[in-house]
Amino acid sequence: MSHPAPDPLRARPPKRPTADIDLSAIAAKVEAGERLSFEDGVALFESADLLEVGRLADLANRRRNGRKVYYNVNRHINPTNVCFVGCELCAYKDVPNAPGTWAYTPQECVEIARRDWTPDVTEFHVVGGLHPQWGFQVYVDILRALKEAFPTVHLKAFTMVEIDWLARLADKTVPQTLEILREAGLGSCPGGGAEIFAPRAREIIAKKKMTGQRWLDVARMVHEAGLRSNATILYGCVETFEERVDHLVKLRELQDETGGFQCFIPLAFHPENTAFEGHIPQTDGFDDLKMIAVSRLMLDNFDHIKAYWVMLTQKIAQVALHFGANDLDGTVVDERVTLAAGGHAGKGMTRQQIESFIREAGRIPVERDTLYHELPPWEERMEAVR
Ligand code: V47
Repeated sequence: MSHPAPDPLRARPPKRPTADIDLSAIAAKVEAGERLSFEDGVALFESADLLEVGRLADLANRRRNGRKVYYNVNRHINPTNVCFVGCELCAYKDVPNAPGTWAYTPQECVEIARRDWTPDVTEFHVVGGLHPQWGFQVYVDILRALKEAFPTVHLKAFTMVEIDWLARLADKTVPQTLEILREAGLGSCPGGGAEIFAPRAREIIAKKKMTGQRWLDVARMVHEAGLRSNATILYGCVETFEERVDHLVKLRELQDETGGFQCFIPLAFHPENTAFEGHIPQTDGFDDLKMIAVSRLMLDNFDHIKAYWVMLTQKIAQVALHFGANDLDGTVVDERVTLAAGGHAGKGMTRQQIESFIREAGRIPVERDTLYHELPPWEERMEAVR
């Protein structure tokens, strides 16, 4: 997609350097299990004392999750990378049939799922663009075809952006649309598309996308329909510390209302092939660990914070297990959103790699399903099938 070059001065307010800040009052609150305020969140981002912020986040995480770190055996399926919305932050393309684009039929999605198939896969993570030529039925048929071919695999599919668009395509309400999708096999929803809720930053990185308020409203309807979903933030682009904290507080408020979020995933911005390439560098390790830690501390009503190794790199994701993260997503296999935007973390990890990576960090690997039920060891499950 050809993006007009953004004005970097308008896009990114000068980054405030971190400073020596007295965190003792915040530490006392964390130790007492008290909720942190907006101002506390900003102070944590402003603090140069990464290790103290990490210590507090580790305390909050271990109180909730002990030494367990969750992962699952999953596969990402991106039915299309054509998306007419054309968000500045994204490396997807907005013109159908342009070089480098794909748009798979439901049957092709099944064939992709069969590639690299192993019987221990428990989840397909299905997200894609809003293809201007696809009707509602294409999305329903993708779910149905996958469910028919793999009845035991959980379908975590479609972000709030896609759900909202599908309702418009179907000319139905969001609850009615969710009922149809659920009947076709939808099991839960991933957390993408949230980006950053604050209107100033959202206008720069995703001008034509649904508003932050609409993302939250659709998530509320998903939860009211009895489905669980995840939440994300896209950080390291043009947002201020205050805008990050605003995002976290809004999610915390909605979680107080519905309890429907399962986990929170900070997504590190990747600038390659986006409107910001050459203007905004990739996030650094300090910011990545700080984002994980502050998320753990502010989101006191979320059970899980995911260190998504595909975007963080495996090395930072492993260290993040001591900065408040207790989940690593999964084996992933074929991720394309980050790959398109210059991610080089690798295409997939095996169960053995993930487990030894967690053990090396002094934590206990636990395989889960999408809804965070702990699974018995794989060998036992295989025995039961035989
Ligand atoms: O929706 C797009 C974001 C999301 C870029 O729910 C970008 O379990 C960084 O949501 N740089 C897709 N981020 C990934 C996602 C996700 C991943 C893993 C687990 C789960 C879950 C969700 O990535 C998109 C968008 O918000 N994104 N472009 C970019 N250039």
